[in-house]
Amino acid sequence: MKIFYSDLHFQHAPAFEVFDGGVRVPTFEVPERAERILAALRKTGWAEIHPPIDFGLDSILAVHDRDYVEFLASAWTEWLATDPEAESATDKSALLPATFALRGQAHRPKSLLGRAGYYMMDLSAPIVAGTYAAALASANCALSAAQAITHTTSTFALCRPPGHHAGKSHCGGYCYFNNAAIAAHWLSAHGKVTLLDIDYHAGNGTQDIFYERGDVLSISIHADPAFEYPYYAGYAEERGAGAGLGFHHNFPLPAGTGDEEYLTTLNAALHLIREFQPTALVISAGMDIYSEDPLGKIRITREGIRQIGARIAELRLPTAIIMEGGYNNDALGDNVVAFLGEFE
Ligand code: SP5
Ligand code: ZN
Repeated sequence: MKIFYSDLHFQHAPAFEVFDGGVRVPTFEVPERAERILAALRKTGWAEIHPPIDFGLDSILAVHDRDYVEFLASAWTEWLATDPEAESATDKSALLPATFALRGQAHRPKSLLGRAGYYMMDLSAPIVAGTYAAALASANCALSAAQAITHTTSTFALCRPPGHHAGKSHCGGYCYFNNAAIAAHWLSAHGKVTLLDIDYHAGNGTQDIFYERGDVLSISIHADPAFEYPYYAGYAEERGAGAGLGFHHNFPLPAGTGDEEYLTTLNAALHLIREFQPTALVISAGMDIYSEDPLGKIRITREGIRQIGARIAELRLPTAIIMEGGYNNDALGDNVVAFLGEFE
């Protein structure tokens, strides 16, 4: 299997994120995640690791608003240039705002911190020196995987940072560019596409991007946002709008969901995919569904992860598998291999 991976991810390594109650904690989304996955893949004998192709900004601008991309591109340099006294920020190790634009408030401010609060949905996507370079490389891994499945069956993009919480014009939840959505949009030029998101968290960014499109069927299976991040999207009644009405599906699950209930839900999602008859499939593959994940509250075993892979592979569609979350570093590599192995 072709795997797309770039060392540039190491340049994105924020020291912290902010948890509920405003407490800074060491971030869970660390470079070691990709190292562990790569090490496990190298042991398999079937993983061919390739650097990504550079697709340029147009493939990203097809999904994300230009002003948002420009913000990500220049934010770090601007942050270093701000007068610390004027901005009352003494720690410049990462750019994070302390204010957020509510409900699409129309005015887009010129100031850096004003824009940061405008383009960020939370305090878990800090911008550091290498964030933009790493996010670009991550998107290029996804695009390379998309291009590869036009002539092979399944590929894996070892994306870091992940992407599915990034919307048209916002970052959040460790995500900056929506790698899977960028890949799905690229593939949509060749026919109907399905994006199936199995990350533990609802794919709110993907929902935002494809909500009004009928040519990309987007489906997310996740912890119920009634109790879990991202809270504001991922509900079953959200089914798309306009031309996209009926082409978005959310499957919220209760805390404690195990393999059997998960696989029953997956079958419902797979039924929708078969009816839609896409020419290509993109998977947002988050391994935070794993029973021992430090951020997750559902209980999928490694055997469950393997079966999820097996059932998706049974669709026999060209499939670009895009890495999303998964924070149990000791198990992450083996979980990814268990999943991918079913597509080999
Ligand atoms: C890509 C991805 O999986 N992003 C997830 C971002 C989740 N951020 C919110 C984390 C909230 C953690 N709540 C505290 C649980 C500690 N046990
Ligand atoms: Zn997640």
